[in-house]
Amino acid sequence: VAENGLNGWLRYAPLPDELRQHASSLPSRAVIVALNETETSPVYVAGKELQAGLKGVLGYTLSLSHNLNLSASTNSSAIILVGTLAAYNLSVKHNVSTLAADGFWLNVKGGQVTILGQNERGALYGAFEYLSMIAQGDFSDVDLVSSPSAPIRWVNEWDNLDGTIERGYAGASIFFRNGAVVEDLTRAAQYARLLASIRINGIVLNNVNANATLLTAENMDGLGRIADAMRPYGVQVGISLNFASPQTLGGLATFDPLDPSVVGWWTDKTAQLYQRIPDFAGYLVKANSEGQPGPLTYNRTLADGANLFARAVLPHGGVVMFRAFVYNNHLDPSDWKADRANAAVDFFQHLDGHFLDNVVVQIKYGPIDFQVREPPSPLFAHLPHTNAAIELQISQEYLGQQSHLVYLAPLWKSILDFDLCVDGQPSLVRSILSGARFGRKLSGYAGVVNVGTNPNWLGSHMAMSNLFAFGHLAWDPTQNPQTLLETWTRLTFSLSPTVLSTVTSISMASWPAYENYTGNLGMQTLTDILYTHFGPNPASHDNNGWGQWTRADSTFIGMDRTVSNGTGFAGQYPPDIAAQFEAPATTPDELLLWFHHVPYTHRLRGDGKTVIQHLYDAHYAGAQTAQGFLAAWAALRDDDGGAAGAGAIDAERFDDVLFQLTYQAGHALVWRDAIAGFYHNLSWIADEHGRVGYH
Ligand code: GCW
Repeated sequence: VAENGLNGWLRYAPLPDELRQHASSLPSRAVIVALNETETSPVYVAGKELQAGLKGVLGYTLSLSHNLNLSASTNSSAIILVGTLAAYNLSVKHNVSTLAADGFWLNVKGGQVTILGQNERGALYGAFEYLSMIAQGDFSDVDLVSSPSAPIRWVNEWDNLDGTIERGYAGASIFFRNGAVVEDLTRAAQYARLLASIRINGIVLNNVNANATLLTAENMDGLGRIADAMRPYGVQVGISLNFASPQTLGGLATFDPLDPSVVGWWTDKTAQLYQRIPDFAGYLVKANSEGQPGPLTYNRTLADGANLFARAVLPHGGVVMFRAFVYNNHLDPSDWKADRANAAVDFFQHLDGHFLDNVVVQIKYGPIDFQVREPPSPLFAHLPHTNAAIELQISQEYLGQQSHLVYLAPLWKSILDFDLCVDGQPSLVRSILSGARFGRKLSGYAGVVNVGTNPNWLGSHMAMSNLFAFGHLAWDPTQNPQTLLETWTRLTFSLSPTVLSTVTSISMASWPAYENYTGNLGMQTLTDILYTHFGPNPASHDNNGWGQWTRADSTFIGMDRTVSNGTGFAGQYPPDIAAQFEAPATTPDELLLWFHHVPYTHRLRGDGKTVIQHLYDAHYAGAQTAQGFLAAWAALRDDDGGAAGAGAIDAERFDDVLFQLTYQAGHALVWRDAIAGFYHNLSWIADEHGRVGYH
């Protein structure tokens, strides 16, 4: 049964009988033809996957051939063909010629299924798309041409070489142990399979707080073994670098990015890596951030630092993801104008145009750090001559660490669909990330995932919807979060309508609920930020150098980020947006305290309540909603899934989720009481409904 967790949404569960009937258009004697006979090629893997999927879903045992002519001679009436456009030698028909790299064409006409990729990876994506259809009982004819929104669709793992994972909540690393790459890479290959099915094409294996010893000869060979395990799924590997490696590992006197010995050291290391891994994806760099070394140490610019690596990988076709998460973590809290939120634009704006073409600046979605609600990072508006990627976090660092159900796609959409109005022109964040808005070729998405050895990858079955949604949104950010969730639910749990409506309704309610019982109105999540990043600790936000301040006192709450009287952060947005955030009257309520320092008695635009009463009510409402998750899930116990047979969800996963939702229901009450009580004790303003404080 653990297989159910391991396979995630790729279970290929048998279809209920009444849906199987629709499969009649697909003869049980169909032949699969995969136009590549090299076992490690994605097209070959696609053939195998189609074979396994059709076996699981329909019980068919189909033969797999690698030669179109050969299969025609078997006289089969139906062929499921998968390959690249080039291998099929398609005389350009249709609009298939418009496919971008990694794109695919899926054509289903009766028993004939044709899946052609622009490249091998695209063919595999097309096969997974077809399998997703039939696993949901959809046997309709389709003619689908699909290309990615952006070329960079990567995941980042924060795995340390000792096997621990920074902000990982699902056990030890599947890649590293005791300073080296593990021997058994079965899980790495299984992970690559999941990633390919959501069209992720790259993975950075190790923590951005990187250890230089990853670059020893032995470890580079270990990286090669990981790359070999993931390559059949079209997933290219990359690594995070420690900027000081030439000194700490190489024994040089310096790590100055402009020093010829340093340049030579990186050039050599990079060549060695590419010798072992010819399709190595590239580097991710966290420099001059939270104590990490970087170019600023030598008075060089961040662009000098990024370009050092860009030159090293350029001849090999690699890219450099350079993180914009650079800020001073020793800010002076008594300085009213100090603001960590200003840092990304302050550090990077003037560098626009100074990065080489194979550098991508990787920007966290908000200006602080993966909070439950943030406005989009204004840096997205300031790099018209630089490649940009957004960094999202699937690993729920501040969002309940996978022991709370929080479906994140709606949060991400609030950022991706935000119009930054650069130069007064429509400038959705997602059209900046696709490269369209500023005419950039290289751009995209990075998701911090942090899977571990836990058999369900993330430590929570429900959390896997976030990984699923991330991959699909990176491919096509116009997709609807609820539709993605419904697909995921059918594939992961069951086709039962009751399961579908339950999982959908609790997941869609989960982000608003979490926001309500943690930090609402844009005051950040209010988790403990000094140690665990888990559980309520509003006091930990203020009076320290981290700059995640709320500025709450007995009368006022919120950061004044206005230009007129505050930190000026609002002014980092293009004028239309800046004007909107400058005044409380035009700032959306959910971001009020992000931008404004107001009395607790300030009235909200939306419901006309005071800030403090809204805070009390939201905390009670959010915790109440979380009680409902548990009740709704528990009610599924008796659902037999219609024709799916008794018990729509296996007992193991059902009980796991039940346990987790029970925890969440309890912890939501802890959150409610801690936060409502904290602000009551600060403000001494009574709750109109008499629920909070002493009676
Ligand atoms: O929020 C902080 C996290 C760190 C993380 C850092 C970053 C990997 O608490 O654990 O370090 O962000 O993103 O670099």
